[in-house]
Amino acid sequence: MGPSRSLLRASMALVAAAIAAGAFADAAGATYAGKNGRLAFGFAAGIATVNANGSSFRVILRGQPAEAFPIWSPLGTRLLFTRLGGQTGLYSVRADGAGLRRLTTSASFSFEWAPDGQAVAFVDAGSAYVLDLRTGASTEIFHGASPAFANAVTWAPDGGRLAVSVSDDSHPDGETIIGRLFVVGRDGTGLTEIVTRDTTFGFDDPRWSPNGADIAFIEPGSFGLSTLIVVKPDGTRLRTPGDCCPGDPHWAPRGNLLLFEYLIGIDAENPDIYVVRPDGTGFRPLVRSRGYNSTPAWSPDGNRVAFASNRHGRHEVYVKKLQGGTVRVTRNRGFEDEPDWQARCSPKGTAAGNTLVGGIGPDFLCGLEGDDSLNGGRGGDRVLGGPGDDQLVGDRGVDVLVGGPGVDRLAGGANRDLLNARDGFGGDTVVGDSGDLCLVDPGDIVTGCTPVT
Ligand SMILES: [Ca+2]
Ligand SMILES: [Ca+2]
Ligand SMILES: [Ca+2]
Ligand SMILES: [Ca+2]
Repeated sequence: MGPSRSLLRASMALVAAAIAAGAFADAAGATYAGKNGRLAFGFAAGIATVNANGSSFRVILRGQPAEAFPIWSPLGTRLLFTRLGGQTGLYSVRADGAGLRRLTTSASFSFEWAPDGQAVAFVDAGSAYVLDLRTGASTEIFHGASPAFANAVTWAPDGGRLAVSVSDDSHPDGETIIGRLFVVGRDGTGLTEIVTRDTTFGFDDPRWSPNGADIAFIEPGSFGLSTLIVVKPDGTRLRTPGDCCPGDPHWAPRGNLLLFEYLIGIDAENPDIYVVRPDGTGFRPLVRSRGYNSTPAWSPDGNRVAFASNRHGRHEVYVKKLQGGTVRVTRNRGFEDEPDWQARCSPKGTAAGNTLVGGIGPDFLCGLEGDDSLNGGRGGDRVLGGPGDDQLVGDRGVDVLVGGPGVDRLAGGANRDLLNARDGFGGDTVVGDSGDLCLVDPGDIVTGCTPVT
């Protein structure tokens, strides 16, 4: 999207700083499947959370200095956000507002948790990085230098690769910006350019689909007209669902729909919220009303959408059922925008040993304490062993398995999976295949994939 619209998304206190930083993109914030938890959102230049029915409103950070773009960790325990106007940088904080942790020392307007929540990708001054939260080490995965600078980054759901959108101003006409989309490994190897097109601002808002098969992004064309594009990670197929002018796309947790802001034509001032299937069919309005309806986010169960609107005078958070009515969640407390929805475990174990089996869709299984047996079943599942000696099975789908403390056994099954046996001790068993990312400690036993320690 063009700068004017993206800047309207930012809390007013952040606008000057955002202009200074040349920000166009915004934080990614994939919504992971699970039970619907709390909403986090920008609140009067700070961050607040609330239940989706409006109860239990809580200010997490008061915006001095200013904070923006909070996104929930995939495990729903922490928020990642950017701070401006003093002690600038990326931070994370626990859901209760405690445990503030500074991750970087400069502002970023594109950042996203790794699918296992144990790393963060971000763009800083035109380069893209992966920060390992366990070691604190940053790896540069795209080096920005004139004429080509990164503006946004997104993780593949398997955690092994990322997509980076890049704006290149080397076009001979001096006005056209060459949009370039790259795929790169999390260690910075295998940088591959998959899309190159002439644009007005360069590509923006790349978002990788939950099954790993597609990447959606926004391509601003001539005269400010923009298009929502869906492309395969190897670049073989381009699709263009929708018409002018979509922005801020988000994949449904099941990957069956894309949600986005939509301005009907270049002269429109107030966006509404639309959905479309990734193949370009089923294009329809979800929220269309007076006022400025923006910054949509999926619920983890995929049945609701949170968004910000000024339809009643000030920017407030609302929730719309995919099939049903709209509920106003906040009431005149301040400028509220950029809601993001927390995923909670479902099914969840107890302190004893449990056997949990997921359904055919994406599940978020948590064993908690005890020696658990967890099987995600079909769909892209997230499976957390927790403390205890656990058996974790991903089955079909792009799965994320995290053993936690104890002597665990992780088996990803078919598709590219993220298998994380890092608990500081050897002795875990990881059964992967060639496309999997296997994160382990020295002394863990690994078959079928290349161990990454
Ligand atoms: Ca499942
Ligand atoms: Ca465990
Ligand atoms: Ca799998
Ligand atoms: Ca281990």
